[in-house]
Amino acid sequence: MRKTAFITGASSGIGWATAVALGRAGFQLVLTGRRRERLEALVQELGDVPTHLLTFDVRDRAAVDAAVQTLPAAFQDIDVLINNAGNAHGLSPIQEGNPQDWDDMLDGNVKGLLYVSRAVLPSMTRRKTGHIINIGSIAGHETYANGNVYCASKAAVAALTKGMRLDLLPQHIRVAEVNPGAVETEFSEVRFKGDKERAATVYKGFEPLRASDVADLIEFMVTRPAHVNIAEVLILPAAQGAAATIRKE
Ligand code: NDP
Ligand code: 8X3
Repeated sequence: MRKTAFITGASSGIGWATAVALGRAGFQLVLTGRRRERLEALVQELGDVPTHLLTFDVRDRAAVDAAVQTLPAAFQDIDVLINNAGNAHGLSPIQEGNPQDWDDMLDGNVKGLLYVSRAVLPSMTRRKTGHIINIGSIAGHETYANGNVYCASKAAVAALTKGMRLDLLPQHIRVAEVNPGAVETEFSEVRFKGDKERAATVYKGFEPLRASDVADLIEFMVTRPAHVNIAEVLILPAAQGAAATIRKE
């Protein structure tokens, strides 16, 4: 029988690539995001992998709970949760920061992860099994100039991952964190509010990670035997030495 993986932010980037990797590895998939048409395009790419789509904003607790309640019986026993949905909004010194951007990052990257976990966890605690991968960032482990609130949101993901691991230990639920460096996705386009040119400069002059590089790692982590938890991984492009140190040609 296929295991079920629930992936947030599957409509783009790392989440999309993780859906492809886990579908290939034999999982059936619950795919979530706000852009339904993108999730439908992903279903086309996945071919005959069994999928169920849920469209919600992770910042909306009632919408998260309601969506998870609608899962059909065949998708209710969730084995793997990939808490991936999130973004950076803006890159400004704190005194010029846009409070709406702060809300979007803290509500999405931190509270959204909590809401989804809280809604999905009963299916794991009931069965005393499960595996949660939180997508953090190198930015949660070092703060770079102007990254302030985004870095804080990912530092919260790091702390929550450790807390969840401890709390869920008696429940036989593995909890882990994947911390990527620079991955070329829609991330910078979102950060710079649709400015594609500015976004492209982030990845110029070096070879960034591809979303599929992170997905391959996640696939490896969730296919280890039940006694193994790869608890925390930092994955960088070879040209990156630290959050703000990249060797550019
Ligand atoms: P993308 O912008 O390509 O993808 C972000 C995904 O998150 C989309 O599917 C988007 O779906 C979803 N999402 C964002 N906000 C919400 C929301 N409020 N409600 C529901 N879904 C939401 O970026 P990445 O793939 O790069 O980002 C994925 C994760 O990886 C994020 O947590 C990011 O912080 C992290 N990360 C990224 C790095 C990078 O360099 N790219 C490095 C380190 C970590 P939709 O818009 O359809 O709702
Ligand atoms: C995304 C990587 O360094 O742009 O989390 O913050 S970074």
